[in-house]
Amino acid sequence: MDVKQEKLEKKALEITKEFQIGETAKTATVYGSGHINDTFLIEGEKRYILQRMNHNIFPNPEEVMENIMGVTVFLKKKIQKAGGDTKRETLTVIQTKDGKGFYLDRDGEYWRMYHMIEDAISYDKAENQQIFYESAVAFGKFQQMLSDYPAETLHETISGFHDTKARYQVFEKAVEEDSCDRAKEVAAEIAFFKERKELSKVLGEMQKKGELPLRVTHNDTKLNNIMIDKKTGKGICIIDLDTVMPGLAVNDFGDAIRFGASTAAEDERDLSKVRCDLQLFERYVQGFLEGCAGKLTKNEIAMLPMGAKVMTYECGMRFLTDYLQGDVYFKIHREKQNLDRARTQIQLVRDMEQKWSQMEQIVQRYKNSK
Ligand code: ADP
Ligand code: GN1
Ligand code: MG
Repeated sequence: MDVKQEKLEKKALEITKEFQIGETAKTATVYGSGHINDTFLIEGEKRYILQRMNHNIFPNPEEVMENIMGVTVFLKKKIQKAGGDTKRETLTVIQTKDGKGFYLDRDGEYWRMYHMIEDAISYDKAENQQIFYESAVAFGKFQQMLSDYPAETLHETISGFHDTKARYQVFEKAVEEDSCDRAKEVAAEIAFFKERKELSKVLGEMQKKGELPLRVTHNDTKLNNIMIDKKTGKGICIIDLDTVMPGLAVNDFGDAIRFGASTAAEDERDLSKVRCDLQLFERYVQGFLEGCAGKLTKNEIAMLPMGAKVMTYECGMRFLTDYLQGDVYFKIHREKQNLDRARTQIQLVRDMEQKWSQMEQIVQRYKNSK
């Protein structure tokens, strides 16, 4: 095994001693396919998730944990009222031995621990339409459950997270600086984002004009950020709460489409395999509107396709920016992985451009569903 990984797993196991789990954990294994944090499956009598938080990306991990504790405690109360299972339907933060939600180690690394959501799967790909539909219902419901959360108490964990216009400026600067001498090789990809600069402004401007409301949103609605119950097939628990902040409903919808309605993996190299599947798109529209229970405004519903296009454009631009900057943000497991990711997003935007009127028609068909 990789020596670095072995060392990290050993450290992770040591760190579990700092948390109130009421037992001595036996093993720690690198786990999951997230791009941001280091995640470990911890096994003892029970199973847990331990994470080393990425504090380069989240400059203030204490604030991230304050948000997560606030949101999960709030959700637990609602789940309890509704007669649900408070241990499975939202994350449970395990406290450290001195009663905190995170552990700061001697090397300045931040760690947190959750109970494992058992008998549930996080999918990297929508294996069938039903899974995707159920994930949409659950993400819509998540947003609704947080609709009366005191938004002003939430910290902005990453500033301007879905400020696409600001993301465009960072991208432009990365192209100009070209710190790794990679711009020449990706001239076509750079041109793609520049030609569509207008896309970076659409949603921000509508929000400024009051045409799209700010809500408490998840902001990272990838299919693998939801646990699907193995028995019922329902979306049981929304995870990865690091970016729960005020945001736009259409972005939550759009980010989910970007990832889950694609016919290929996010880093697929054969672009002929990459398309936006309209059947999956339709199922997500249906599920999301159902989950939001009639609470989305007319404008929000009309802008769902735009949310999908803008989130795909933004994410592609972020991958390309990271490639230009030397792969400093998203984890990579091979060379050029961020470039491959950028290319799939470009392909998806192109495909959405082709299918634009069909995407709008689908949304129109479901707009009156509750
Ligand atoms: P990242 O921010 O790096 O994406 P996540 O919080 O999404 O990290 O965790 C990575 C993966 O670990 C998830 O996709 C999921 O498979 C798994 N995971 C995280 N938390 C839990 C949990 N409480 N129970 C079960 N699996 C979990
Ligand atoms: C990251 O954490 P993860 O892997 O679920 C990223 C998202 C991107 C996504 C692309 C905090 O999500 O914004 O859309 O990768 N999260 C953060 O796959 O930047
Ligand atoms: Mg994740």
